[in-house]
Amino acid sequence: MANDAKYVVTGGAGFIGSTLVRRLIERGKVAVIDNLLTGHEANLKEVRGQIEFHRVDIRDAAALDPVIQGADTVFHLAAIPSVPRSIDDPVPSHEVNIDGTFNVLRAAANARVRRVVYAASSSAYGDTEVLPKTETMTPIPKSPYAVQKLLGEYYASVFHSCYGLETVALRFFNVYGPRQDPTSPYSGVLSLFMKHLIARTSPTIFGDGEQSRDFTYVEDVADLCWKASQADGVAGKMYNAGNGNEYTLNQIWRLLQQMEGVSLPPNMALPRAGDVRHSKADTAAAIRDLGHSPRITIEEGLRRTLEWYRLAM
Ligand code: UD2
Repeated sequence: MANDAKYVVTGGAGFIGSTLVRRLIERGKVAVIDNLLTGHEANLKEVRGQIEFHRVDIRDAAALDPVIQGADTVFHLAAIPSVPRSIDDPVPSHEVNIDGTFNVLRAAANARVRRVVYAASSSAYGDTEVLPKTETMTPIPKSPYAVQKLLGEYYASVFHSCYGLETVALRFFNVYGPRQDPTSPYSGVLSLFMKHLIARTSPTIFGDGEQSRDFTYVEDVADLCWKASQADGVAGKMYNAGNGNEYTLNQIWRLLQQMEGVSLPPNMALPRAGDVRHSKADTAAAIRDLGHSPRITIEEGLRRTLEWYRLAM
């Protein structure tokens, strides 16, 4: 039921943020902060009249204060994503992902916001010897992006211990679903696969395609963000936001071809620098402490996503 609480979503015009915004408008007032660098106002099209939209860059600390003032919860999703982008062009991602995160946390602490939920990344784990990846493992970041996202976690935890701001960090594991932008070479692999499948063209697979990911449907992630904002006894902590599954790129591309009844052999290319080999989340802590309950199977998630791209493209 809607109440008077104000929720701020940084990166709210992005793929994951815009899904979360749709959940939050049922619960209270929603203000979106986005600089529209990788997000799009079109992602908020049918909910635009129900939210406040602020075209603000999180590098601009002073501009954050008036928006964050009076917020109950800040969902901090604004970031420059992508491992290869952070390698090719490290300065903007460093500034947004580290300095920007600091600015958001500081504004939230100053405004006495009740809680900040921070979008961290599974890339922080790097190549662990053991799967699934558990929150207690030592992080071994392999790229600037992984370092940046990990640093945000540390800052979130320190803002809790030093300033009393409640924070919860969620390590997102390869999120996919409707509204993921497939137009950049840095786009998430499943959005690129969808684009190629619909165009009946071959995607590029970097490496041998046997690298695996815990692909997690965006609605399940949005659900967990909400749960993380409400759970008791979790302030200052970090949790995996994954599905607990593991699929190779070859498996997913085979599945998609079967779904469409086509045969499109991928173009194989050299592995990407900074790429993690295998990824699979241990979901036990998030289930125990946050009530995490991912519901969408990979088949169902791919079907829904494909349906969306078919209509959108
Ligand atoms: C990382 C994080 C993820 C999230 C994301 C944000 C890991 C394991 N995951 O995702 O949690 O934070 O960053 O950007 O670190 N690939 C192809 N062909 C393409 C594009 C990608 O083969 O056209 C491969 C790529 O080399 C990688 C896999 O697909 O092995 C996934 O790449 P991605 O860019 O979708 O996401 P990833 O795993 O870097």
